[in-house]
Amino acid sequence: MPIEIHQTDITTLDVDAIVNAANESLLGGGGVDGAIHCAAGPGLLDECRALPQVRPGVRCPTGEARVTGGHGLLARHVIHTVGPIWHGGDSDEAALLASCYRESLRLAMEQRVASIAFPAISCGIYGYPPERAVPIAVREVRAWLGTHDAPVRVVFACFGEEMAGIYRKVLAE
Ligand code: AR6
Repeated sequence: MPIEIHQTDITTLDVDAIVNAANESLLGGGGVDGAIHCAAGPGLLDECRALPQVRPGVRCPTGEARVTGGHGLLARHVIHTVGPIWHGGDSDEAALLASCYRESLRLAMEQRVASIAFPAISCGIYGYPPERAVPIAVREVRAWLGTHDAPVRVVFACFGEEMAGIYRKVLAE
């Protein structure tokens, strides 16, 4: 089964790529972003800073993704994506969140990764309700796996039992 649920700190995973739930600056932050930069070491921030800005202060617009090396992580690559901030559901949040998963998987394919781990993008500081975000994550990953022959192992890295339970429930549907 190519989709796995792990209740774990994503920075500890031995996969080819981990996805970072970043902000548009790509210069670090709290949550999983802070944990990834902390575990990867300062080389990751240096590499992010060197990425081109698409407009002042923005290296990755919401819904897009960028790739860097993994530096001090076990993962060879970090795929930084910027999820939407939850504003109640009428601000294109679902489409932007779906785009994060698709764009991350597209970059993973370009890097020929055989395994990739996602956090619950937007479900922390950005306030996206997990019961709405997780079905989007699962739908996009399943759709992608269904249309690509590459045998990619996809891990959903969950912080906490409650989040893992939501993924298990959605995957069982
Ligand atoms: N491993 C796995 N999951 C984690 C980890 C970890 N080490 N740490 C947190 N989570 P968040 P967002 C979970 O807030 O909502 C940053 O400041 C967390 O419990 O990290 O997309 C960025 O710079 C939650 O379920 O990301 C942005 O400014 C999920 O990861 C902003 O936060 C996502 O929570 C992005 O907010």
